[in-house]
Amino acid sequence: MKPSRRKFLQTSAVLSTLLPFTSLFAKSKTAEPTKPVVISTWDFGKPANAEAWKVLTNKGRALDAVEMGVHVPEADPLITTVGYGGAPDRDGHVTLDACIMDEFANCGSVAGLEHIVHPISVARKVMEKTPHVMLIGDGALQFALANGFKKQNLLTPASEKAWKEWLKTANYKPIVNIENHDTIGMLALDMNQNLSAACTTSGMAYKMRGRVGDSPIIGAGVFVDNEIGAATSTGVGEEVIRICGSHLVVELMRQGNSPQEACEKAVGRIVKNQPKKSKEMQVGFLAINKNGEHGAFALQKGFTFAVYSNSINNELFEAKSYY
Ligand code: SD4
Repeated sequence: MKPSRRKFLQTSAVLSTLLPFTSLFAKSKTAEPTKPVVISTWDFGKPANAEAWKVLTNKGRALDAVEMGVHVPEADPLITTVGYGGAPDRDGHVTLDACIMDEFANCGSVAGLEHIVHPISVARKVMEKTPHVMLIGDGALQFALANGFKKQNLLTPASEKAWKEWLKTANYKPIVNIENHDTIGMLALDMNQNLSAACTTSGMAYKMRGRVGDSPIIGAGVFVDNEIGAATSTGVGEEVIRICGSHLVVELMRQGNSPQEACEKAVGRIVKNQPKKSKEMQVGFLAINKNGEHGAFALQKGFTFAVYSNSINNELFEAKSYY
């Protein structure tokens, strides 16, 4: 019997939707996946990776690995861009942003959270215990306290001193590559070949009260699609939000770009939006695909990242840059 024209059209439509996945699968079949692997932003990515690696090599979930990994800089008072010891806003409040996403597209986020050392774990609780994705400010704090998190002062004497110094001029000018740490974004692929991502920060130093950056925004600060890959960002969050940065990187990988090409194209998009401003600010992207291949690219030199896998022993690299 001759197949009807309608049936033919239906079959072609199905085939054409399947095609990109089929070709991706064909590609991935040739390469043996690197797993587990964990990759994270900046110099402080190294100690964070080491913690995540323990979870991954114990056959733990990528989700647990990224949460445990970013706890390290969150708790370190000497790191002035994440968690405890983070630089305050211009009114002297330390307000934290964080988000987390797993292989099932579950995600949770907090923004403008005060007094809690581990915002990433509050974000995970938002993901697991609420019908929502994002809680902010007082509501996020109330939720954290109700879930057993302890309230504490996050403004260290050193950060307070630096803020008071800043108040003398009160000139808001984000510093590129501040002491080689900034936001921590972490991506992991576990032994079961599942991906997760986490991102946590105190945001831009001396930001306006209430300012939210890219880091707690799913699709900007992190994005995970377990069929394709995961991405995270660091730097001037406003520019990342404008291009839905991490989502863009993952979608570029879906279109067949390598993680490296995807990061480069996303940075190129920022340059296209802001040809002048982009010369004086930093934005960096990290990406990993389902095979454990990674990529990194930034606007400016100096964006470092750490990689831990079976073949790379938690080494630091400097990303290539547009300028
Ligand atoms: C933000 N991307 O809040 C974050 C933090 C950061 O330099 O990277 N600060 O925009």
